[in-house]
Amino acid sequence: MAHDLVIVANRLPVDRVTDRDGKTTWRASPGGLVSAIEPVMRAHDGVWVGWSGGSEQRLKPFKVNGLQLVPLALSAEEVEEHYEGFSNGTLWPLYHDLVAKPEFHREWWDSYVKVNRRFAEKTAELAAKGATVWVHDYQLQLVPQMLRELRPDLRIGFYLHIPFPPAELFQQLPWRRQILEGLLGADLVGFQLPGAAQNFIRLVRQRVGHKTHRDLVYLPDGRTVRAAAFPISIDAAGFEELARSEAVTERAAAIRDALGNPSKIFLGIDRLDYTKGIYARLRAFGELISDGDLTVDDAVFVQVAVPSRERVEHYRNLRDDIDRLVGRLNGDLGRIGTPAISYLHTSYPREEMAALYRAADIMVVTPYRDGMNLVAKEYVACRIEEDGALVLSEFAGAADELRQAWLVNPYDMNGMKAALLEAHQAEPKELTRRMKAMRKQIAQHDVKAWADSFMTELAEDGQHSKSVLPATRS
Ligand code: GDG
Repeated sequence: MAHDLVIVANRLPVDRVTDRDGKTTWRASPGGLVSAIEPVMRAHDGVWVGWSGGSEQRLKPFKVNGLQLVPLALSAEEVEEHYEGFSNGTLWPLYHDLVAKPEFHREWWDSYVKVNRRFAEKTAELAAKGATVWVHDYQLQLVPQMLRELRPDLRIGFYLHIPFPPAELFQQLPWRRQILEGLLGADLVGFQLPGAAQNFIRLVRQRVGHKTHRDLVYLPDGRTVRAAAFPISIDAAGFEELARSEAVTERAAAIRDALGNPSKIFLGIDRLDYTKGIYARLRAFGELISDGDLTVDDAVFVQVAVPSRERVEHYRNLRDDIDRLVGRLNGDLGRIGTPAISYLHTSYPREEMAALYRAADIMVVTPYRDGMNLVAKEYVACRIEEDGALVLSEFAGAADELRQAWLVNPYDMNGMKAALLEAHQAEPKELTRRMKAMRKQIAQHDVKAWADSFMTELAEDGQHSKSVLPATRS
């Protein structure tokens, strides 16, 4: 069946689970992308193409919670080279300010091209004539161009969820030109922040040699490509409703109880990723206690680290480092029944996340670089009493909107300690003033507004190029 909307993303928004009788079913999985796209899919009755997470070759399209999903298979070698290799060992660190050293391997690149082609071919099969296709994220940057070659009738949008680096870093990539040309297959290329769109336009001008003006690229065949910022957001009303529910309210109180009712609870929730700055924030907190600025009765730090990319070496090392640090801090600073840090290496259902957000007095989000960071926005949405403090890295995209947070530079240990302490000691009036302003921002700019603005611009661009220019390559 042909579809008018095709969402293309590396992963399907589900995980495969095998029950006790050996029967396999699919379960909706957590993650930034899923939280954002699901409402769009439902509204447009779209189909989602993505990797199933396994290597099984013959999976049929299926439905989960009413979402139509088309699984693509990756071989074990492709998982290693396309996903763990080029996507997460090359692009992820390169696009996050070289927080870790990217590795460049030609066989990883070959696999990246091959997998991108498979996604493009499957999408070309599924899309109806003139359909809209929305391609997501760094794993699939070649799909727009490959798809346009197969199906010039489609409207193609691309959205990058992670930062797009400045030219000085991007140009290290041996395949920089191919990536830029891949993205230029789209009609609209969306980024989290205006600076990322500007980085892209500048690189296209310098490296590919196309004419550009403001947010437009003029291609030799007469087509124009727009690059613009669409800061992603959350289902703010949905989170608020969840936070208000009786079950979540009770659970939040039970969490405080279980922690021994300390006067203040600090909270971090992140995928266990080296970009998120988990190690540095725990160190800062530990130092506040060892310096005597805080005591374990004043404060406990709850850190949820969601398992992620566990087969990639950097991630395994990070886990070991954090395990050691938490062990050392609790050994040095804790008392029987009163650890300094309550560390959980696991993932939770949405209700538990909301309860944690409600239970926490100070949310600590300190990435070295982050496209947006939805956790910061979710915390704000759940603070229905208009209290609670957000300590937020200025290098998270969310810092552009959440100006009333305690903004910190995560590389500055003393600055981070000072901000944690200030947030801990802030007067209720000050907390409310800041939280009110942030809640207003999130309520007015939710995920629906984000998706609508991207889709509207994608459709309008079409009218624009059609009215101004004759159709090309039909
Ligand atoms: C990438 C970019 C950008 C996490 N643990 C659980 C869980 N989550 C949900 C959170 C939140 C999402 O996952 C995480 O999103 P973030 O934005 O914080 O970070 P990334 O995963 O790195 O996302 C990021 C995002 O894409 C969207 O464009 O903001 O910059 O790096 O929604 O709630 N959800 C549940 N259980 C968990 O244990 N249910």
